[in-house]
Parts: sequence; structure tokens; C-alpha cells
Amino acid sequence: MTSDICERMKKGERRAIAKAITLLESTLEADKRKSLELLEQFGKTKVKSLRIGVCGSPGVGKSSFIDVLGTSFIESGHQVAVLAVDPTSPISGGSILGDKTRMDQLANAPQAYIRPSPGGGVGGGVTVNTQEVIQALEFAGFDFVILETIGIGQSETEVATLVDTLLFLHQPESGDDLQAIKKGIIEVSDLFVVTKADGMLKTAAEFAAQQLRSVVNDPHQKIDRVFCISSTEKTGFQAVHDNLVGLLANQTAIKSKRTQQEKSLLLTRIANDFRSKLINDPTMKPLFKKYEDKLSKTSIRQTSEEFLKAIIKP
Ligand SMILES: Nc1nc2c(ncn2[C@@H]2O[C@H](COP(=O)(O)OP(=O)(O)O)[C@@H](O)[C@H]2O)c(=O)[nH]1
Ligand SMILES: [Mg+2]
Repeated sequence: MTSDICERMKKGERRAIAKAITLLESTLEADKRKSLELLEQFGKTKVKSLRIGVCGSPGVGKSSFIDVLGTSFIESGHQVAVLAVDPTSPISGGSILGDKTRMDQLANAPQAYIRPSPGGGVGGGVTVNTQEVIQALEFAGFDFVILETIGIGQSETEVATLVDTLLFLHQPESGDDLQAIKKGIIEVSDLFVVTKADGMLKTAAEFAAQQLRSVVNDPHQKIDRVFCISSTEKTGFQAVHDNLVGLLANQTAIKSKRTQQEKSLLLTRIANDFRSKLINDPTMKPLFKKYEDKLSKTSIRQTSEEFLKAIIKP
């Protein structure tokens, strides 16, 4: 049954890809078994891919940027998948990508797959599930997998554990002046893109790019990590495109980074699985009740410690 799905996925059949994603996100026992079979198949298949994260404030131009960039990848013979992720929210709403994708070009390309609704996150572990969805897409032949962050705030660091390269999008004169950008975002981002470098904003965009360069470029290296683009005029994309195609070619570097990421994802997975096992285990119910009743006399912290002592053998 899963081998049939795999065969159809390899042919790029959209319905099989959607089916696999549904299985991976399901919490039903029967589906879990099938998911494990799928993941085993994915693990056996060597893929060449680049996972790109795109983050930045709402309205900065992420979807528009992905539309133009993704189309340029397709034009150079690649296959592109786009996912919206919000790792900070356990239940991500599908509407943000669904209502107005702003990815009209990509949405109509047969070489592209835009995931209609972002992950359920049922039972926790949105990030871990997302990693599996990415694997499914890679197995189905997509060599560029782009994650659009729809969360606001801490999500960038979470997305950084899922992608090979993280792009931070910045809008000129957005009030998000450079000092206001959180240090954490600059630290986890690899490339920086100033958006909307057109019309009245063009000069401001070029100025913002110069400012960013002085902050993020290493003065001892000749590498420029800052790009200035316009999605409406489709300018400035060649440099971004070439940079990312260059990264795709270096699979050795990608593999070693992913090995590190997998270690941290494993820890997250174990913690999540442990939590849901604990909560859903019927034999735990009387034990929970016993400790809940203690709350009138002891603090939550104390009760929790005693509970853990009771269930974990030293
Ligand atoms: N002038 C200009 N506007 C843009 C550009 N890219 C996006 N926009 C506009 O900015 C708004 C937000 O774009 P969107 O791609 O949905 O941003 P997201 O929320 O970051 O995904 C929309 O009104 C777009 O039309 C650009 O390159 N130039
Ligand atoms: Mg968007």
C-alpha cells in the first residue's frame, strides 16, 4: 500500500504526495505505521536538494519574492515546492497561504507544488512533522523546497533548524529600522534580501542594503550576503538565484549541517512523543488524579517533582 504511494510519488503524482503528507501528519495508530514505512523508503533514497527558509515581517514581500525566485528555478530546470510554516503555533491556520497566495506564476507551473494548508501540528511537534513533509517532497523530486515563515517573533530560530539556508527579508522604510531587527534573527540568517527596490522606494532600498552590508558582511571576506530585489519589476534576482543554485551543488556541506539539525530534532521529537504518551495513557489517569489532589497542600512545582519521581525510576 505504501509502496504504491511511493511509486506514484516518484512519478510526481500530486494526489499521492498529498496522501503521504496526510499520513505523516495523522495521529491515528494505523497511519503511524504507514508513516514509518514511508519514512523508511524516503531514507533509502538519495536526493539532491536545497531547503530554503524565507523569513521577515508580514507584508515584507515574502510570497511575492518566492513567486519570482521559484519561477526562476523552474526556468533553469528545477522543481520547486513551497510550504508555509508557523512553528510557534500548534494549530497553524491554512488561510494565509490559501486565500491570497501571491504566487500566481508558481501556482500555475506544473513543476511547482504549493502546499495548500500548513501543518496541523496535532499532538505537538510541528517542526518535526515539517521535516518529514520536506522529506516527502524531496522524495517526490522537488530539489528546491522553500519554507515561508508565517509566524511572527521567535519562529526564525525554529525554521533555522529545518533549512539549509535562511533568508531574511527586509523592507526599506518599514519602520523596522536596522537597530530594531532582533540580533537573534541576524545571527541565524545566512542571506539578507532588501525587498521592493522599485519606484519611490528604490533609493531607500539601496540605502538599506548598504546599511545591512555594514552589519552582516564580514570585512575580512569578499562575500556579499546582501541582495536588493524588486518582485514587481523582477530585478536583482539573478544574484540570489545563482547563490542558491551554488549552494544546491554543494551537497556535502548540506549533509553535514543536516546531521547536526537531526540531533536537535530528535530531542524535540522524543520530548513531544513522551508528552503525548503520558497524557494519552489510560493507566496514567488515576495517577494524575492522585497528584492533582495533592495540589491543595503542595505547590505545582513540588507536585510535579513528586510525580516525576513516581514514574521515572532512578
Ligand atoms: N512595490 C513593491 N511592492 C511589493 C513587492 N513585493 C511585494 N509587494 C507588495 O507588498 C505586499 C505584501 O506582499 P507579500 O508578498 O504578500 O508579503 P508577505 O506577507 O511577506 O508574504 C503586497 O501588497 C505586494 O503587492 C515589490 O517588489 N515591490
Ligand atoms: Mg506571504
